Amino acid sequence: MADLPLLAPGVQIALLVVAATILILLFRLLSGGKRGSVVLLVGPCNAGKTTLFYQLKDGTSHLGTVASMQENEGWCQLRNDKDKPVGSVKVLDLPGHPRLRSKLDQYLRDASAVVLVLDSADITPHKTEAAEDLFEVLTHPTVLRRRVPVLLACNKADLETQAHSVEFCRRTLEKQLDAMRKTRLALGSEQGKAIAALGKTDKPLSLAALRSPISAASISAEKGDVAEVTRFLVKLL
Ligand SMILES: Nc1nc2c(ncn2[C@@H]2O[C@H](COP(=O)(O)OP(=O)(O)OP(=O)(O)O)[C@@H](O)[C@H]2O)c(=O)[nH]1
Ligand SMILES: [Mg+2]
Repeated sequence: MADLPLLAPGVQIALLVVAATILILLFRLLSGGKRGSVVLLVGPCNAGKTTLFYQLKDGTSHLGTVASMQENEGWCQLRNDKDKPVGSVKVLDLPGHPRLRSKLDQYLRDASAVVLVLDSADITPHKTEAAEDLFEVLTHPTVLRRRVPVLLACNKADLETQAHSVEFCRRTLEKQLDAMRKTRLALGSEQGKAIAALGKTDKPLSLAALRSPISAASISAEKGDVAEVTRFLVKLL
């Protein structure tokens, strides 16, 4: 049988390129697949999600927003610290009312990032709702696989005497999430596998030790003081 002719250099290069492309695609698939395409604004009623949405989209607070009955979606142009346009992201503002939040699971499948908006002047009465949102986000399979970044946006910082510090808001949520997973485990919840995503249950829950990077910032959506949110979003580009 005749020897196979050696491959021409051009064909060798083409084969190398094909092999490298397959390897890159495999790596991306195993390490979480493609990134999501939308930034979700979630959080309890009245926290300021819609105010933040319009501030990011139009640079104004659209004073007098009412409780949202449906989602708002739009593209937000982002500028860097030198006020230079650097790109845009699609943002989805979800209503806070529990009955209107049923689609969160579906939206999280395509999330590139999540901004959990909190009313820092009113965090304590709303800590259960806020922790429920955070629980759903941090135990979602897509969020876990892609390590979707989460920002705790502690809003209404302009209410100086009433607004709690970022650290207070973060610790309040951390403790509430810890209590929530204990209760759910004790009740023999079917979410056992999901709860495991929140770390070992023999130690207090630590947000810093979870798969998704979680940061926190103090903002005032109404006054347009949202630079920390913009910085968080610019990192996604
Ligand atoms: N003082 C102050 N008030 C704010 C700020 N952001 C929002 N608000 C007010 O808080 C109220 C609720 O704001 P929304 O943006 O509608 O809140 P939401 O989270 O979208 O509420 P739902 O749609 O019901 O989930 C409005 O009266 C806003 O004017 C802020 O940074 N400071
Ligand atoms: Mg709203």
